[in-house]
Amino acid sequence: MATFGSDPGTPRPPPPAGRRRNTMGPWVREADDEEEDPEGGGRLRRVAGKRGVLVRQQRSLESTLVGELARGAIVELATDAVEGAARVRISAPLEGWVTARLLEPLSSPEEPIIAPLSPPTEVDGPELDDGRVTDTYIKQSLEHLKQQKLLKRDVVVSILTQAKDLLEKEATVVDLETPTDAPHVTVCGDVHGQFYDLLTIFEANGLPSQTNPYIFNGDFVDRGSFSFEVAITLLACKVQHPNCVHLNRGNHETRTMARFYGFDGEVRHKYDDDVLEMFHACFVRLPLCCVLHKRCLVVHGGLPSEDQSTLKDIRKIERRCEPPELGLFCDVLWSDPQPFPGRQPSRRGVGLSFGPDVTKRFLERSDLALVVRSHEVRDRGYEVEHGGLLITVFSAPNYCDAVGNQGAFVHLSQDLVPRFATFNAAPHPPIRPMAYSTFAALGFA
Ligand SMILES: [Mn+2]
Repeated sequence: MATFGSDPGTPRPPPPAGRRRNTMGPWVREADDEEEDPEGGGRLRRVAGKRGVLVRQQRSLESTLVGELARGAIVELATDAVEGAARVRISAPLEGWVTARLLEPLSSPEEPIIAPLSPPTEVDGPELDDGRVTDTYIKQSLEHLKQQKLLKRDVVVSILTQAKDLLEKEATVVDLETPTDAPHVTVCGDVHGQFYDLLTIFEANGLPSQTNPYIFNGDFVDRGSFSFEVAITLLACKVQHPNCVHLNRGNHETRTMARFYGFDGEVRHKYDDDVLEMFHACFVRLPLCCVLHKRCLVVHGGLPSEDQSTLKDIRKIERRCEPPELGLFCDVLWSDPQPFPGRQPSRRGVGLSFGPDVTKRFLERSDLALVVRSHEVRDRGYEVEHGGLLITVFSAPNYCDAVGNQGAFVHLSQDLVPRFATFNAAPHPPIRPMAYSTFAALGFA
């Protein structure tokens, strides 16, 4: 597989003794501290906290990696005994670590993985009103997308162009008050391409409007195979109600993650590279956080890796780029809370995990009262953590069609007392998660 830089010229060693399907233990080795990627991919580095790589095999030598990987891994993966073995080098930054196993193929080749699409010339759909996103357009587009129909390309381009211009003007940290005629702000966590669950949120909680403001707290795309539908809908809502729809960047609204976890492939499948570039132009301009009522920080991942970093420092992040591997920008997109005090390296291999004491000190130093974050699945879709100083909210029920969790969203009003609503997964068309990914997935950390 070209993405992995597999080398067909390398002699294939026979599969090691005992390595047979479904009987695999971990069989990943790491780079020896550092070595040069012979394919020109730069230095491969060791990373702390590694746990392995989940791999599975397809019918050919196009073996497929799934799950959570971290940068610098070198993975040797065998295909079945008939096909021999293939060596695959991972030289791209990915996310976290899991144990390595070789699994049976998910689907037979006869089973369609990706639904056929109408050719673009047949694409019909709702029109904007002289370029404006209206209630009528939003309602028609939701119905249209629900039926697995694509939107007209010029409509998509218009929405993305307008969204980019709006997001360009936003601050890195957006300060918000609940509008006077709105009872609360709704905060949603990760949607991860689960468009049919986004529809559940809108049915239960209403469409965004002046009296029904929303914050979507990152990770709109990837994993779920309706990421285009989610992203274009949220950006259209932003264009319609720029002051009442707020979109924070997640760690998946980045080029590297979207390339590996499905969004890039999906947009290329449904449209083309130019449309994909326009999405990335929007993503790179997304704010990193909102501060609600001057007291509540809404951020995708978590808190800084150093105590001296406060909200003031987050405001100064130059965000219009891909996040680096280390530092404040990376921390806010990637970090996770832990139940015990202190900080330690994240099990993801990126960002950190931080304890209740860290949250308390950060809130005091930043003159804040509450952190609302997303980024991690929770059984009921939400969890109140760190003695009530931090909330996790996650809005992708039955995450990846596999986890069995509920989704949740939370209402926050002036008193900042969280009021949660939970919901179950909606049925969706038979396109499995990560159907468009280079890694055609079946598992995850
Ligand atoms: Mn995330």
